[in-house]
Amino acid sequence: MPSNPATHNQTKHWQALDAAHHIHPFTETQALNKKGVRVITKADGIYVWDSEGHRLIDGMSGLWCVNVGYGRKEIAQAAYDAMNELPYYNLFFQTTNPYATELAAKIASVTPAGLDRIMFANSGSEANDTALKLIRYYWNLQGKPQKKIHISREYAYHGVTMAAASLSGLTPMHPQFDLPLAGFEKVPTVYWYGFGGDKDPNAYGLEVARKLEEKILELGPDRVASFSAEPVHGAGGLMFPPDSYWPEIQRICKKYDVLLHLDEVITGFGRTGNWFGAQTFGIAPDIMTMAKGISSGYQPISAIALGPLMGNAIATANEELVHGFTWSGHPVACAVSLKNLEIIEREKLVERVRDDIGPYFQAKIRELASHPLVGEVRGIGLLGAIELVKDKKNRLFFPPDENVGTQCRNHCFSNGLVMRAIRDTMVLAPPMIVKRDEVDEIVRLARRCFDLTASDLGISTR
Ligand code: PXG
Repeated sequence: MPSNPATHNQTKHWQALDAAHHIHPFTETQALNKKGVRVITKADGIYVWDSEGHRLIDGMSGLWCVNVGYGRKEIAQAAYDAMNELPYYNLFFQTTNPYATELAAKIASVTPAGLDRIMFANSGSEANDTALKLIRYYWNLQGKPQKKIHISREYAYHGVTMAAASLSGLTPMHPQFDLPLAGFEKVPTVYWYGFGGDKDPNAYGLEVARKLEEKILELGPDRVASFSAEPVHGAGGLMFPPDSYWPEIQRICKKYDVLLHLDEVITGFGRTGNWFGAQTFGIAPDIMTMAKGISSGYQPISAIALGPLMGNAIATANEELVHGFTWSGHPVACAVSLKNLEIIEREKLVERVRDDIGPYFQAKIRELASHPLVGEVRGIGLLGAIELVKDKKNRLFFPPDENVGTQCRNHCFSNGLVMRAIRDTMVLAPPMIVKRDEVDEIVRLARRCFDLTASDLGISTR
């Protein structure tokens, strides 16, 4: 029973409204309505509270986005100030606003060399949709209009608009909407623990990268516009490439004149211990998309950064670029993002992830490898994945319909820890301000929930 009946009544009220009027993303509506939705009412630091007064550690930074943590008063102040000064004006018809221009320059200063021209959108999906349009436009400008096929990877998550969902390689995202659209092709992804078998990881990395070459040759290089990928898979299961993978991918893209589009929506703004995954993995993309960490989730905003090839072609085309959103470069979202990036720099949060809390977090989550349910622990910076398996010695996975990951995730929620289950991989991406004792607590709670899950399954933890 909740300690306070008044808050419980309020929860019931919200649950009833929600059930009557709200359709949730990626949710089975009937099942949720029967159970009653959880209402999150406040947040501070790395914690969130629900309407019943339960405190949870947010091990996922919302949806991988609240990099500077919750409750930053100076970001709220920046939003308030911008809203008073200039609540809205657009970037169309030869106008701009100071916040958007400053933010474009700021982003250009932290992206890898050459990615100097920025366009704004409002979500990761819109950024990726925009990226694909700009790629198509680039090839049209080059007089190669037949180069139109977009290749991406199985298990990729690039968002939900028609094009971004088509680019995504998570197949359950497609049938409800008759996707993917024509012109979207997939190659296998790099997931050594799941698919690499006994192979040496680097040999496996090369082998998988070369599937891209095979696909380009099969389709014809003169028809392939781009290859899109996240530096590391996020929502697809947090899979990390062996060292051999990205150099080979880049060699192939260069050889066949295929533009490399890097989706940094999760990996951007410090998560891997550098500003971008591109720097961590030595990737030089032609175009990069980013969202979440730009504003640490305090406002919806995303961006597309163009390298010299695309940037120069588009910036010197003698015609109007027929694309843009009402909210592109919204002054409040840009003011918030500028403050967020100022905090990341002032508090040296990227360096902290690289040199201090990142290595500490990685060492602590690896302690979980000794648990009988844990097959592999992998991660970098403040990204961590712990894969639950049926038989760790023989690398045997649970049947998907046992929903072991979901079971474990439910234990996590009940025990005060928000952890994401992707199939049976338990994922962590805590805010970049997380302290050492908070990491200890996250790992202690995770172990307890693995024990509870093992107990449900009748597996001994002694
Ligand atoms: N690219 C990547 C790599 C993402 O992770 C998007 C694009 C789309 O961004 P928008 O802003 O349109 O949602 C994402 C989003 C999850 C989860 O459960 C992950 C995302 C979104 C929702 C849920 O892991 N990533």
